[in-house]
Amino acid sequence: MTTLPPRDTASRERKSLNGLWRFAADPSGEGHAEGWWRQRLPGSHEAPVPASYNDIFADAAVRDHVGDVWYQTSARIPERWRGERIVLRFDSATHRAIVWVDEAQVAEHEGGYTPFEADVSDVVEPGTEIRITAAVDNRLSWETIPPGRVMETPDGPRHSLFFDFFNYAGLHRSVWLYATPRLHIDDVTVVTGLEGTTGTVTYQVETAGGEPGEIRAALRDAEGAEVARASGNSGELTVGDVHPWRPGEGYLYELAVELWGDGDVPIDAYELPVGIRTVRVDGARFLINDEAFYFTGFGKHEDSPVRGKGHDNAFMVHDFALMDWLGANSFRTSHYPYAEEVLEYADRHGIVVVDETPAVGINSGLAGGVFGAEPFTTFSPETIGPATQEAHRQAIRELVARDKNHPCVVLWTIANEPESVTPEARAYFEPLAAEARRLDPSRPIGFANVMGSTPDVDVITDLFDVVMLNRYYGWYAAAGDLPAAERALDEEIRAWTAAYRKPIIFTEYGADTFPGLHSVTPTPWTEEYQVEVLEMFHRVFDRHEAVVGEQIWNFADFATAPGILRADGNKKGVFTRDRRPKAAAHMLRQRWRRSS
Ligand code: GCB
Repeated sequence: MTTLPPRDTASRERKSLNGLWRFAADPSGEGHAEGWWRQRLPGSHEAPVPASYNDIFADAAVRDHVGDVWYQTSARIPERWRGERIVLRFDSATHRAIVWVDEAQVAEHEGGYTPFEADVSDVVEPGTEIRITAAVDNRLSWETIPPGRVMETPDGPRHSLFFDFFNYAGLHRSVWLYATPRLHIDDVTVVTGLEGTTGTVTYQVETAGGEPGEIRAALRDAEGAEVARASGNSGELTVGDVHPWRPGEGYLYELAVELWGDGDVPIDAYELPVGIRTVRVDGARFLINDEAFYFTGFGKHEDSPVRGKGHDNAFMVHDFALMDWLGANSFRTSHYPYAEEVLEYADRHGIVVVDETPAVGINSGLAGGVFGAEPFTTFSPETIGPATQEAHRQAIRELVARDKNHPCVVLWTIANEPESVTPEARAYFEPLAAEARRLDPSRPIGFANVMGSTPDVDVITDLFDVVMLNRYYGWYAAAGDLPAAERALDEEIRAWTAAYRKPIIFTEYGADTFPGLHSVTPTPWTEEYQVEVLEMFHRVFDRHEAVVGEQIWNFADFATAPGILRADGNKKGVFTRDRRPKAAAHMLRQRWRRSS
């Protein structure tokens, strides 16, 4: 499984393939039959990488395309890479890709938000130019995560989707060529501990490509001074007078791993940033470094004008700056793993992350009700069944494999708003929760619970460590009637605290808000109403000790499929899509800056 991000080290070199690639949509699906990877792609389109392709061209056919699109570029393999292991890596391709180097198929990957790579050492000749072609398919099915359907219509294929964001697709993240020695460090896993002023870093190194040599591991502090060292494939490093990673202060050590042979320089070297911290649930408290932590922040999306879900450092840094301006300390990667750059940034800046799989839409009630999909039974052999569950298991594996070493990640969430009230739901989730725990015993797990799945009907919460609630009192229920909304919310929290002694994090609450719309009386869609809904929730949260987090839906307005419930997208942002504050932003700044 693809894990360590490519880095330049003493023994490694990476080369970005970002830029403009040749691009062709394939509406009639002829690219495979005609072998488009064998030649220059038809047409004259070029598409930026990274970016979603949907909003780049002023063309509804590309925006709403269902099926394959093709990307192609050329790159030169440096002569100095001769004899090395040469890898082609895609940080993501949404939702599925097949990749060729010249005539040879080198990779195939399912799942739109995690990386994959191919060892291309045997198909490239150092010093020459290669052609890289990727067929990227945006189709979702009962066997994918997220699930979806393609319906044949007189106008061609159309998606029926069960989630509330635009199905952006393409090469959303960076593409790399990189070289490592043949015998190389293949994976590093760290788990950290804290005992008083002493920190520990337990590490495990995997090697590949030959007889494993000797592993040496050295831990350096932020100034570069070595604080501990060990040898062997696994071991524990002890740090006296430790500087922990903590919310608000992203202090990082660096674990320098070296693979030695007989020579007097290491064969391979890799440096991994390490934040030393602990995470634990204790009764109804969520503890980071054994201190009670209260989450403030948002459910977000990777979403911006023109780029769609393409990673963009300017938007990333700006979003973090806006969260800092508000005093937010955390966010959830709703509803899929975000670009790894986002987690690296959060590591360095002490922002807490709730890390989610792309398992959104496992719920026929919502799909039919909100998104207008044809009715279906959620769990059945014909709909969400064993194949979906297997894809879901794989999505959890790839998420943990990629993100396990990030100190910012304190909680895995394995699904958003799944059906959770039927025996089938329990049968589906029991092995998945067990798998998440097996893969990472060091972090708590949860799932975002959908409105209506109250503790009297829910049948899966006992499998998890935290209660994560998405609740829309004052919007989808009791819209415009805040006293009724407040009573219902209060009652529901009482029910949860009576049923479970677990921390409760509100992972969604909010109201669609049209910027510039105002009213002196409680009127849905106005800026004042968004403020009042959020204030109502906060009043109730402050009455309940088990509530340990408030993450508003959403950080910013975002694109969705068209529909009568959406006005040019989802407008529950506290910021507009171009990141201008609504009135609620100023209110939140008062609340969160006061408490931080
Ligand atoms: C939800 C979903 C989220 C939607 C949101 C809404 O419960 O988790 O994806 O966008 O509600 O605004 O309806």
